[in-house]
Amino acid sequence: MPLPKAELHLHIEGTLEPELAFELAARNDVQLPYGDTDALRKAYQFEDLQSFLNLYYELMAVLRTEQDFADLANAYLARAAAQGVRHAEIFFDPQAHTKRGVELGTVVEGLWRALERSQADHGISTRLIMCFLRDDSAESAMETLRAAEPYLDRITGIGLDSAEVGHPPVKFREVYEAAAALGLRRVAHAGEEGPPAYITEALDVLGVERVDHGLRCVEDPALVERLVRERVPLTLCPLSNVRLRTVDTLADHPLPAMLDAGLMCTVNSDDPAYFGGYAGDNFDAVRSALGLDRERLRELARNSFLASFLEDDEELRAR
Ligand code: ES4
Ligand code: ZN
Repeated sequence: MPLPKAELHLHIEGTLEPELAFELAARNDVQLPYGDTDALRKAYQFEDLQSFLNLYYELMAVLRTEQDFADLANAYLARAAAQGVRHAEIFFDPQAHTKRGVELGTVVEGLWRALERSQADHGISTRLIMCFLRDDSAESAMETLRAAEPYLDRITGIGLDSAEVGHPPVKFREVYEAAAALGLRRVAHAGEEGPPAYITEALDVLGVERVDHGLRCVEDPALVERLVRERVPLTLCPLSNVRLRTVDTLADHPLPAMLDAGLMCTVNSDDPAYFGGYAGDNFDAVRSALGLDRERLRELARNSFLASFLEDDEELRAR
């Protein structure tokens, strides 16, 4: 039995496996510039975050209808359940869809079709987190937030993702203030490729409750001390870091040192269809590459529930 865990850093668009991509392409009459699933899989060689994002956005062309988004989410939930995931806080990128003519309502209603049945069908409780593309404008993010108002009963929080360097958190100050006023929870990617100062800014300017990745905090001892003191959860994604060359090899990943420093780390899958594994695969990989013992793995699993947006009673039921 895999360890029960919560997944807190998961882009639903990043769960699009090649087989489903081709199935949806055929269903929607979309041409993909790859002959077959093997040819597509061969394109999964990334130099950095941007080289991955290029493919990630390109493949989204196959997602067009509510049923496509429901199928995508159901496929993820089934895989996650098999790996011990009991709760999933799922990111989605509305602007990546609205900019190609797919309405926000199509995305949210489609995902919801799967999510509202998730507890019964897969034994997984869920939350939805709407992410803004940080390489798009703050105005576009604000328009997206306004467009999401009819769906806020289904959306727990907001996040910030896509190309990090050159797009500091402060760019989205007003959007995060408006989201807070609407009662939305706040997270943001920071310190994946961007500098430690972006982590500080995400905390101080955006008021985030968790930092997605946050890996580069290790370069700033004063920041590490603060994150420990304030018990700020970090949603680390070890296999993602290897595939996007944020770390050289998994054996070089700072996770053990981060846990030893007292940081509240969690292990997550990010874009599992692209990076070689789901949540359980990430746990297995850090266990074997970094020699984490049973107690450390239990700590990571416990942290995942503590850092989740579940209420206390729901949290106890999930773990
Ligand atoms: C992402 Cl790994 C990563 N980083 C930033 N933005 C993203 N969107 C999807 N995956
Ligand atoms: Zn991510």
